[in-house]
Amino acid sequence: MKNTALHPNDGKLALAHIAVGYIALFLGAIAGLLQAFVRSGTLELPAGIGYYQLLTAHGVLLALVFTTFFIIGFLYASMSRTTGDLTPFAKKAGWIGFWLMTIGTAITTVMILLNKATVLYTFYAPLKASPWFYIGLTLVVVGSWVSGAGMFSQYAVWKKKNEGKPSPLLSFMAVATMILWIIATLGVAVTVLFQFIPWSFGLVDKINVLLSRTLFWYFGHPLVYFWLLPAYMCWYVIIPKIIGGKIFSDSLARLAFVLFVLFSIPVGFHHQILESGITPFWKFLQIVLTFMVIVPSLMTAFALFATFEISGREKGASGLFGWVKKLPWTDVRFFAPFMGMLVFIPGGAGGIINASNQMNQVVHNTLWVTGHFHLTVATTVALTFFGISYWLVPHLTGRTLTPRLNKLGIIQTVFWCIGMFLMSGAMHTVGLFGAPRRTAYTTYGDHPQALEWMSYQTIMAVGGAILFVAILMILYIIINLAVAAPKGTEEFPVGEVHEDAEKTPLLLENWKIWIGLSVVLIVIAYTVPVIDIIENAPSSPGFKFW
Ligand code: HAS
Repeated sequence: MKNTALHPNDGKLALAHIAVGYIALFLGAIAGLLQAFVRSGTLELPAGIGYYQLLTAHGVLLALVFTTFFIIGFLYASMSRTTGDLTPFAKKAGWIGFWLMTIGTAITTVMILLNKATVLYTFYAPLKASPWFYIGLTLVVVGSWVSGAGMFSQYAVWKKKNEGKPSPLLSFMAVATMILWIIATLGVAVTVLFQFIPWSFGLVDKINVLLSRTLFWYFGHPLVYFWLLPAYMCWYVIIPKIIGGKIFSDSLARLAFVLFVLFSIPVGFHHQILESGITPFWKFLQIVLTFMVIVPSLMTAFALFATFEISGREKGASGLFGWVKKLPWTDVRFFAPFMGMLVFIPGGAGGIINASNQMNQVVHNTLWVTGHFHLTVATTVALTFFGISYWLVPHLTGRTLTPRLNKLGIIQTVFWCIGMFLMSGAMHTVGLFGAPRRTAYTTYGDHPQALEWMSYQTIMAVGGAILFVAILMILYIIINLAVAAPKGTEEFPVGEVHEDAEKTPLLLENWKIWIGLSVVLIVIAYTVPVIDIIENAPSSPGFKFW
């Protein structure tokens, strides 16, 4: 494993991805700020801009574009750091993937700005966008596949040179994340290529709505783990080094990632619990599998506590919680991801509530769900990605994280947590009072129930405004780290496994078994209901309500 900076060409590839990711973050955040004010009734949009148009831009740019670009940049950097300089093939694939994704993003964004694709990030049929919106999204997915091929080849070259050895943990995790992503995106590729594109071009009149939604959620749930796993890479491998400790167990970390490959895909029906046309048995089966996919997160929580506690005790901590004091609270590289972990405790608990059949009847399609994903993806994942950026960006640009920027990062994290506490807390609460999600400002003719929601929606707007300030702060820090911070060497921290950990069984790296089992589970969970949907679900013409 290299200890020096990445090869400059590898660094450029990672940096290009991260730069596009942060531009998307900025644009998506502007949409977010405006929509929070519209929804609270404090702002009317000028120039014919629609609330749902903003909501689409916000969801696509943040949930799909920021995440995917940042993740692929980070995974490429991790591969180069732990398996050596990228091979010419891996680099070429990385750049082709990058340009396909960038062109796709540009097409999609233009369509949203032209108000030709106001279909939200889930693009549910029968809402019908311009075909170019779907073509843009296809390019993003195809681009990510090409990048994935580059990473797989890099990994294969390393394995060939190091036969019989387990691959570096960070690269193993990058490969597992891309395997999960590719299996998952097959679902969205099928619905976009065979349903949405022909339908939006007018080649067919109608679309099987239930089939399109089922294929979307086949992709939509593993999508959330595609966001989460790079954060877990940081928690398992990077954080131990930053806190001056060791990785608790290499095998446990690998097993957790394998379990995500197995269980994160055949569970999409938990987003469709209230959807008619799927029989209860198949929903029940997928809910059982959903509870299986909670296990690797519980394992992760266990491993993190163990890492923190062992490291604290090795530094002389005593008592039940003495180790907490030994954590480096003033180091933003630790503090930001740690706050992400902390928030994932209520965030994950909310997910378990969502997945419980009876509870889902209460929360489905309410602002509770919006609150859930602002804790999970928009705090746990986003804060961890910021935490990674604080050292990765200067590592790639040959600069250093100064004490001033570190302090600003801590303040940024605190702002983020306060903003999100207000916004997501209000969303969860008002969701329990029945306030629907995906809805513009309305008092429903001054209905008393709807009037009760208004004060919460104002709190959401206050939280949103604080979050926007935090976005400006992170952008200021990132730009500084990229172009203005003092020249120097910033470490790419990679932890070592604790000497007391068990030896890693090579079985964990037998992808044939894990991919094979994953396919078997998918076939069991989806074949019968999908045949039923193809045969019996009615088709619908398209609608454009905006
Ligand atoms: Fe979710 C809806 C169920 C996790 C994102 N989810 C969504 C949507 C998004 C999303 C975006 O079953 C909305 C989609 C839409 O637009 O309609 N979710 C779950 C479950 C989990 C879960 C069971 N979700 C996530 C993650 C996301 C995410 C992660 C993004 C990154 N979700 C649902 C369901 C719905 C749903 C239903 C549909 C609702 C509906 O009706 O529409 C689980 O994976 C959660 C397991 C997590 C844990 C927490 C482990 C805690 C850890 C931290 C440890 C902390 C430490 C620090 C060590 C069990 C690892 C402490 C240290 C100290 C010193 C104290």
